Amino acid sequence: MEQTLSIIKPDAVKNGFVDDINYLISENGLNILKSKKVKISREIAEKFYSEHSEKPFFSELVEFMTSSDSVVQVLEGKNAVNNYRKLMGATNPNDADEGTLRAKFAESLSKNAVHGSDSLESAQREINIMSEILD
Ligand code: 3AN
Repeated sequence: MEQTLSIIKPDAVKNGFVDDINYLISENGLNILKSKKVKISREIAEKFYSEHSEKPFFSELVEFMTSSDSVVQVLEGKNAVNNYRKLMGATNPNDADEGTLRAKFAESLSKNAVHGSDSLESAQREINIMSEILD
């Protein structure tokens, strides 16, 4: 069994999509082990997205992720990391396949509804960063 870190981002929370997203997560064979609705702090957001710290969109990303409540979750299942990435769809919702979470629920490239770890290594790192919120 693998675990992966999911964030339902502020746009999707504000738009009332949490239950719809969690229904599709469960239907896809992923078990929601932990779930917490929280306004992510700047400190955690900067640490979480540190790999993007030199990118031009970094400050916009941190501002958005700390702007209002998110739902931070640990998902568990067979091939959880890749299973959830597939369910999420491409980063840019315009490129996301039909039926994926981003095609259904994302507003734009930056307000793209969900986050999911991109590897087992990232999942471990991200679950560690979020452990103070989740435990
Ligand atoms: P993913 O979330 O699909 O793994 P990453 O890791 O490349 O994508 O990007 C992290 C987050 O940064 C994305 N979810 C998106 O919200 C934001 N982002 C990525 N590229 C851009 C961009 N060119 N302009 C604005 N925001 C971006």
